This record gives sequence, structure tokens and C-alpha cells, in this order.
Amino acid sequence: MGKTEIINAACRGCHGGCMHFLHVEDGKVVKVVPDKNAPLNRGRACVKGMSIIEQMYHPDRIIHPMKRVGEKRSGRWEQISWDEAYSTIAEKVTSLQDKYGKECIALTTGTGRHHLPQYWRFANVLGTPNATSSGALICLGPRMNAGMFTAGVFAGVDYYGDVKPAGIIVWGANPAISGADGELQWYIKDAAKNGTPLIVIDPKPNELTKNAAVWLKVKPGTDGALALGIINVLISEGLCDADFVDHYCVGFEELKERAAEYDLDTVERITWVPKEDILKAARLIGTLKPLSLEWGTAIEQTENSFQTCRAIYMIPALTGNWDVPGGFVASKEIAPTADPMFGALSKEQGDKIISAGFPLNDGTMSPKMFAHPYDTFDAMKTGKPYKIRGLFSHANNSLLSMADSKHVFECLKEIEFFVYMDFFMTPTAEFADIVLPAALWGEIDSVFCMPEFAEEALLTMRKAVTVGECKSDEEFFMELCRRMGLDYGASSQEEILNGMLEEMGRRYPEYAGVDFEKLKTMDYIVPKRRYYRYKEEGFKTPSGKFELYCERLKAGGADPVPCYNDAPVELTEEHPLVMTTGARIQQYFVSNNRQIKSLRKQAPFPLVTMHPATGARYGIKEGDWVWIETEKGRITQKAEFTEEMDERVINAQMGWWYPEAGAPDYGWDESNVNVLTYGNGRRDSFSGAYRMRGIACRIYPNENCRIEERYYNWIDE
Ligand SMILES: Nc1nc2c(c(=O)[nH]1)N[C@H]1C(S)=C(S)[C@@H](COP(=O)(O)OP(=O)(O)OC[C@H]3O[C@@H](n4cnc5c(=O)[nH]c(N)nc54)[C@H](O)[C@@H]3O)O[C@H]1N2
Ligand SMILES: Nc1nc2c(c(=O)[nH]1)N[C@H]1C(S)=C(S)[C@@H](COP(=O)(O)OP(=O)(O)OC[C@H]3O[C@@H](n4cnc5c(=O)[nH]c(N)nc54)[C@H](O)[C@@H]3O)O[C@H]1N2
Ligand code: SF4
Ligand SMILES: [Mo]
Repeated sequence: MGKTEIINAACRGCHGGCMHFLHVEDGKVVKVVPDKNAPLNRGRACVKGMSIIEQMYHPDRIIHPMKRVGEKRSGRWEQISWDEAYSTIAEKVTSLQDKYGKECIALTTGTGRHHLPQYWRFANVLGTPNATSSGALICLGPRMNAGMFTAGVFAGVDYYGDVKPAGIIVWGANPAISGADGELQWYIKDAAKNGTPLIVIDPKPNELTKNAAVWLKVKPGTDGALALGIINVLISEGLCDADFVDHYCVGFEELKERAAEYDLDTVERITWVPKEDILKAARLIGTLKPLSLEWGTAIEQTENSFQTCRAIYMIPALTGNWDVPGGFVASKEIAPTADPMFGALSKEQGDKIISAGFPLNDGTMSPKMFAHPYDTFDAMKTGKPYKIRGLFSHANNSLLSMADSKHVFECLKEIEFFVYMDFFMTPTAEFADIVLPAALWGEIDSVFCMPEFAEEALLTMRKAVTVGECKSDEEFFMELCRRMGLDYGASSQEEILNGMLEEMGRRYPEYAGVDFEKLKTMDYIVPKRRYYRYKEEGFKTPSGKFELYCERLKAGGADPVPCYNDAPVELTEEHPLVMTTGARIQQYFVSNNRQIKSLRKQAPFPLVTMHPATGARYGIKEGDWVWIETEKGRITQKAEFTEEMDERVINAQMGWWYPEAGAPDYGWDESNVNVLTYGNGRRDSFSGAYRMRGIACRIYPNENCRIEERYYNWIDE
């Protein structure tokens, strides 16, 4: 046995940020030990991070480039060299672009992975505006935009300073599992354990609702009305911070007038939350100081997405908790990310983005980021507004994570040339022409920094080992561009990382003079936090203030004051229940990890959660397999009962497929909740967001379900 080398690396088993020591012997990782001093985890780790060895050396991992040798979805693949992969792709993409225009190539990705900035750079350099994602428009974007339009910045919970939050609103988020879009799961758990009062707004019980001072079981999809109702109480009971409102806000009168439409009776009728509870929550919010906010993706996945986020974002500020120690603090203004080279895309090409009519997304009102996922896929099939002919997929099991999976299936059938990069084969991969092996964390050198983190730490992602011929997505983008004769703006990954660090050095003294070589020796840097920045610098908005009323929104055709468009789920005799989807699972990251045995053992089944009375009404016992049906189709999940849910609401888990079922289907349509969702139904007219929470459905027993006999025999082997 050789000598053991120990390498400290940032984990990306979720959005990431824990650091762990990887023990390497003879070129293989043999042990993983969480770093006790790392700023975001302090020695802690979850089961996903700890399964990295199992993931790296899993027998089903893709470790070589492959080309398909049979029909689409024939499951017949042949190993090829990277050289052949590059030349085939370069040739095919160039010929499609020459014939049909550069925009005929689309890109798709999943949630925020390490390669995201370079994913955009790749799209921009290729000359296509059509980079999309399963999370586009419904994950973080609406909250980011709410922050930008209101205060010119995103904000998060200040867990890290000497003063700790005295109360935390947890709205449409379950950070104790998800870690979600800002922080990891550790600090909220500490806060709950220490008895910090939590005001939780969630239709489903979880670890945080158990410890809540108040828990509002909101009807899915109606959070916007609840937020306005709470603002109304705060204003009418004099619970707003007069100094902050008078000196640092614009539009208080307009907000007051709008909120007045949301009296307690109206809000109770819309949201199903008893008015005494709304009152109690609002009074706590108005008196606990400092108070902060954890908010999640649940509030974004509706047609009221953007305005709901804006209303909720205002609550900690109105009550005097903006950028105070222990409060809702402004995060990094700009993350030190690789330059996405938006400038490489001409205006003419940019204007072709498939996101028609959504000003928040088509470049009219904010930087062009993502094309509309449903419409971009639709263009593969319908050719409207023009045909998408080629697709790059980097970290995206579209068939599982995009709304309306059957639609995605039909669109993927049409694509002429499809390059798919992942750790494992998936049902989406089976449509590809070329499949490429992606590097996991621990196999990549990079810099980690979440733009939205309240803690401004910068961490090192480090390459400890190489597995097979796996490469990072970033390396692929750079090399393919080189072979296509395109200017990628840098000739090595290290040059890009050093550029990021140089930019950080200009902004923070702590980073000055640090290049990637040096960062590797330091593992992480945590700059000193500054509070009350707005008092010296004002807000980075046109008025220089916190904009309760936003003139820019008005100019763009949106309501300048938060509003709620009450389009309730239409419950009918046929579809009498409200389904929400997606609540995160500790063992899985979206649709990932279903093939990792240690994790699957802990959470073997897709679960649909409901009140026992709901089950009884439809002939269902706990543990039964249940059909869940909407106008789109039906799927099956296993019943889990809790007395704590409203009898009219169920929650179905997302991301479920069965790797053990084998190619080409992998059971993609059996338990996949997106078979039931809509991508082109009601949409947020400003941002294009669509509804994944709050959908009318019905349930009934699946008496002849054989999934357990068919698929589960490998788990106890
Ligand atoms: N372990 C793990 N961590 C993850 C992920 C994962 O899959 N697994 N996914 C990552 C990704 S991509 C994201 S975006 C984040 C998401 O993480 P979060 O933002 O925390 O989102 P969810 O867990 O999907 O939903 C949060 C809560 O919203 C509740 N909810 C459902 N419908 C509604 C509603 O209409 N209103 C309100 N107020 N609440 C509702 C759910 O019951 C759930 O408890 O997590 C990230 N982290
Ligand atoms: N019904 C419903 N649908 C949802 C949601 C919901 O709450 N409800 N949530 C939505 C949200 S918030 C999001 S962000 C999306 C997430 O959707 P996605 O992030 O697309 O999630 P996955 O489908 O799991 O795609 C991840 C795939 O990428 C691979 N992968 C992981 N890391 C890398 C990498 O670094 N490189 C490469 N090449 N591959 C990698 C994994 O193995 C996996 O197969 O789903 C959305 N879909
Ligand atoms: S919470 Fe888990 S998956 Fe996420 S960074 Fe930490 S150990 Fe890794
Ligand atoms: Mo997400």
C-alpha cells in the first residue's frame, strides 16, 4: 500500500459548501472525514456527501465517452475516445449551425452546479441564446430578481456573527434538509435546537414545523395572499420600523393601500390559514428582533412567483431587520464566478431567445439568463418559433425534472443531435447520440462560492483523483470550443480561476494576492462581514432606496407594488384534492442517487403524504401503493400518513425513477411526479414561471402494483 495523501475539498453532493478531507491511497479515495474547521459545516456531513466513494466507484458509472450504435432508446452503446467524441460533436454542431443558424442549438442544465457560469460562457461563445434548465424560472431566479428589483441585492440569514437571530421565518423552504439556496442545513438545525422561535409556513410537517412557535399550513400556491395579509397586520398594528420606512424606503403608502385589500377574513378564505394564526404569526414577526428569513423554492413554483417573492422579501426589512447583525443581511453583491462572457453573444442572436413575452427573462428587464424550458423543448417538436435541432445536456435528467414529462419525451424524440454528459445513464440519456463521462466533486479543481450565501466564504474544490476518463463539464466546454475554432476567452481552467480570484482581490482585502495555487494551501477564506452597508452606500436601486414601490417594474408592464392574482386551484368532483410536489429528501439530490445502495436503503420508496382521513375516504391504507392522477396522466407512489396535514392536500415526492429497471425506460413514467405537472398552463406573465405546487388531482388504490417485486430485489443483496 502506498502512502496516504489527504486532500481537503468542497463537497458538491448538494449545492455544496461542506468541506471534507479525502484520504487517497494508490490513486483511490478510501476515506472521507469532514473538516472540523470549515466555515459552512464545522465537522458535519450528510449522508449524500458521505456516499462519495460509493458514487465514484459505482459499477454503473459512465467512465468513458460513448456513441449510440442502434436506434434512439435502443440502449446500444459503444465506447469511443475523447478525440472521436470531440471531432464528431464539432463537425455535427458546425454543420447544423451553418445550415440553420447558431440558435438551432440549445443547452440544458439542472440546478446550480459548479459549471454554471461556464455553461453560459459556452452558450454565448457558441452563439446561441437558448440555454435553459429544469430549474429555470422556478428555482432561485424569482427570489434573486425580487431582491434585485427591491434592494439591488439578495439577502440571507446571518447565522455567523456574534449576534444570532432571535427569530426566523421559514417560508416555503425546508432548509433542515435542503440546505436550499443560500446556506447549508447545519445552522438552521442549531437555531431550532437552541430554541430560536421559528415562524414556519408550510402545508406539510417536517423537523422545523415540530419546533415552530407558529406553523401556518397554507393552501399550496396561495403564499402571495398570505404575505400581503401579514404585511397588512404589520402596518395596521404599527409593527413596522418607522426609521427604516421613513428614511430608506419608497412607496410605503402604496404598499399600505394594496395590503389593506388583504384583511384577515379575505386571507383566511384564500389561504385556509385560520385568522388567529395569521395574527399570531404577524405579531411575532413584528416583535422578535433581530429576525431573519429562510425562503424556498415552493413560493416560486406558481404563476404568482415573482410578486410573491417580492412581498415576502419585504417583511424582514419593514420590521427593521435589514442588514442588522443576526438579521436579514445583504449577501455578496456579485459572486466571484467565471465570466459568462455574455458579451460574446451578439444582440441579434440574443434577441432570438425562446422566452417570448416574459420581460424578466428575455433580456428586456434583467440580464438574459435562461430560455424558457418548456418552450425551448417544444421548439424541438413544433419548430416554433424555429426548430431546435441540437441539444447539449449537462447535469439534467430532463425527463424527470422538467414539467410535463410526456411532453419532454415527445420533444426528445425529435432532436437531431444530442450530447449528454452525466455520472450515470438515465432515461434522458437514452435519447442521446453521444454520452460523456462527467467528473464528480473530488475530481475537479475549482473555486466554490455561492452568490447568495450570507457567509461570504470562498472554498476550494480540489481534484484528489481521476476516475476512468471522466472530465469536468468546464474542461469539455473549453476543449470543444478550441476544436471548433471559437474564442473561449482563456486557454486553461487555471487561468479562469485566477481571473475570478483577481477580481475578488479587488473587492475584498482578504483575497488580495491569492491565486488558485495559493488558495489550495489555504482551503478557504472568510472575509469580515460588514453590516448596515446601505447607510453609507444607499441601495443599488434607481431611487437609492428599498423599493416597496418599483418604478422600473411599472415601466416593464408589471405591478409596481406586490400583488396576488387569485387563481385558485379548481377542485372538481373528479379532481377534489390539491397536490403539491417536490419537498426535498435528505438522501437524494433532485433525481440523483437512486442507484446508490446505502442511500436507497434509507429512503427506498417514492412517498405520497396525506392525512389518514384522506386515505380512508379513498380506500387507502398507510403503505399502500396509490394512483395519483391529474388531467395529464397518472403515476404511483406509496402512501405515508400524518395527522398533521390538511385533509384536502397531498404531497407527492419528485425525482423518482428506477435505475434498476434498466434501459431504456428505467421506470421513468411510473412514479415520476412531473408526468402530472403542466409547463404551458398558467404562467407568471412577467417571469414565465409555471405551477408545480398546487395542482388539482385525485387518488385511488393501485391494487395490482408490482413495483416492489419487480424492482427492489437488489437493495438487500
Ligand atoms: N437533500 C436535498 N437537498 C436539496 C435538494 C434535494 O433534492 N435534496 N434540491 C436542491 C434544490 S434544486 C432546491 S431548489 C432546493 C429546494 O429546497 P427548498 O427551497 O427547501 O424546497 P422544497 O424542499 O422543495 O420545499 C420546501 C417546503 O415547501 C413546502 N411546500 C410545498 N408546497 C408549498 C406551498 O405552496 N407553499 C409553501 N409555503 N410551502 C410549500 C414543502 O412541504 C417543503 O417543506 O433544495 C436543494 N437542496
Ligand atoms: N414537480 C417538481 N419538479 C421539479 C421541482 C419540484 O420541486 N417539483 N424542482 C425543480 C428544481 S428547483 C430544479 S433545480 C430542477 C432540478 O433538476 P435537475 O438538477 O436537472 O435535477 P436532475 O434531474 O437530478 O439532474 C441532474 C442530473 O445531472 C447529473 N449531474 C449532477 N452533477 C453533475 C455535474 O456536475 N455534471 C454533469 N454533467 N452531470 C451532473 C446527475 O447525475 C443527474 O442525472 O428540478 C425541478 N423540477
Ligand atoms: S450537506 Fe451533504 S451533500 Fe451538501 S455539501 Fe454537506 S455533506 Fe455535501
Ligand atoms: Mo432547484
